Amino acid sequence: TEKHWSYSGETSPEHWEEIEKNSSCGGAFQSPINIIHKDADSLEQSHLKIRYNATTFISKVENNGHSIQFDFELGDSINYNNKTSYLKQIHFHEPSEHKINGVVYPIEMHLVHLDDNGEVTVLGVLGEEGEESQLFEFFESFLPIKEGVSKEINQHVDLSGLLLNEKQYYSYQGSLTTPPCTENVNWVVFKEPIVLSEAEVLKLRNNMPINNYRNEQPLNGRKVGYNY
Ligand code: SG4
Ligand code: ZN
Repeated sequence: TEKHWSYSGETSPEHWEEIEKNSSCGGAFQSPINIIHKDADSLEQSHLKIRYNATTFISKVENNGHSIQFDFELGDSINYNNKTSYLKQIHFHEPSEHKINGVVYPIEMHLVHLDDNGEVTVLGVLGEEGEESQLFEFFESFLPIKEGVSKEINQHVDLSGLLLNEKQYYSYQGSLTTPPCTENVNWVVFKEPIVLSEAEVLKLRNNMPINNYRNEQPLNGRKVGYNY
């Protein structure tokens, strides 16, 4: 039987290239990366407009065996470098996949957007421990959820305060951080982490596959930009 990729043992990220035969996991432009500020360039031409609403409709939540994921059907939009993309899903990694100046954060939240041509833009939001987060309280109110199970939510959530337009971010061209590791992702990683409590970090950690992060990938000449 075919081995399915995972985050540990014989099917862990170091083996993805070999076990996922038709994937791009061995490609040269992979994610995640360690973002090193002193090696990044200031981008005057980078524009991100976030149009998240106070009443965003979440259709369901699922545990797909790799992460906990929330799905959006009438997704909020962003405009990134003059292209509009729609929020499709939010999922989580613990600890973070991206590092900033070598620093790993307890959580990374990925907001996956698609434009009309199927191009992917993922907003990466790092999470650090501190005060409680109402948003994480909401997300975690649907946990636990068993592997392979999905639950209807059909409720509204307020994402309007999550990311504000003046936020500082890093951007680069990379890939999905899971097989098939497709190299078609515009990555935007926010510099400032959001804050959630230790209990919220623990609850998320205890309800996802342990350590569901991919190791750091080489830049291979790519440039990382920042918008400030
Ligand atoms: C997580 O496993 C999501 O649950 C996947 O979503 C997602 O794959 C995968 O991460 C890779 O996305 O932002 N980390 S990432 O690069 O979005 C896709 C689904 O399986 C294709 C739907
Ligand atoms: Zn992800």
